[in-house]
Amino acid sequence: MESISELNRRHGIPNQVSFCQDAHGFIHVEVNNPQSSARIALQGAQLTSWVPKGEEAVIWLSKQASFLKGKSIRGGAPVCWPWFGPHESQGDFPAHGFARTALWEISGVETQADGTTRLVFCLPETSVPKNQWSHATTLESRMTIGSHLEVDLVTRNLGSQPVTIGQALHTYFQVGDVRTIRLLGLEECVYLDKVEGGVRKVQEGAVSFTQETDRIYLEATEDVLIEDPLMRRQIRITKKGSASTVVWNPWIEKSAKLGDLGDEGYLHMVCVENANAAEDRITLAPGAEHHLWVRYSLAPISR
Ligand code: TA6
Repeated sequence: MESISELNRRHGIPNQVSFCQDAHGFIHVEVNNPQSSARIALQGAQLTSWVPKGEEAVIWLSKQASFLKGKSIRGGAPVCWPWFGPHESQGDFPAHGFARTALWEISGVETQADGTTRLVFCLPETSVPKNQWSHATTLESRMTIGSHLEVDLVTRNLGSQPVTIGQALHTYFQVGDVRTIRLLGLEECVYLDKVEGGVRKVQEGAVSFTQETDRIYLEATEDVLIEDPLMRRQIRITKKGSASTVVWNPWIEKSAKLGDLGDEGYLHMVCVENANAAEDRITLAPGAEHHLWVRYSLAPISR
């Protein structure tokens, strides 16, 4: 792994992009441009903070998040790949795949003409556990950081056989109080209710939160709006290349069991994840590539 000084020499941009190492040995990329600031851990290429100028943080990170090498970080925008949820046959393989706890590399940093900062991360072959994944695939995360945030997760199949993947950008959004927000854009979608064993249901009206909520919405291609009256804002989630949207809040008991959301942490977060999960998994032909693309943007709302 390159040293901090080497990373800053090769990829740093004065007063805009720098690399630092925390007390746990984690390397973070810090971005500060005229439109926003952000922080990304090299482990998992995991966005852990995004704060547009003049706004409250949009991405939630648990105050009890543990930064332990090879362990998932609670919050931010974890990359779930090359499967979503538990592995279909190997119970000892990590939930949500190995990409989010693997060490990525940064392969590109640039200031764009519109003042945004573009970062490209890649998952090196040396970080892929061969006993879990023997396919010849590559994975890149291309981020555009500004007053909006874009992430493009690009999977390529370099092998001679088709490869099927599940994936998600498992993003935790900061909200004033999950009990007062509504999600718009999922009306009439069929979803698998994982709290009730995966039973299929149909979404009636907006999504609101009164208990543990863990749903995979299928054929959900419209924008999702997180309407937050307390923070007086709407977070718009636009996506391409993903037909499933996962909505999750652990609520009280699950949150206590997980142990790293902090006291009442669940009240201030909601996961809206753009995914290819369940029946929406993607099969890539030899030589094909797939883009899971999302854009997060903000709009004010009156009370
Ligand atoms: O995306 C929702 C979910 O699959 C939930 O079922 C819950 O397991 C959550 O992800 C968190 O998973 P993690 O492995 O990060 O604790």
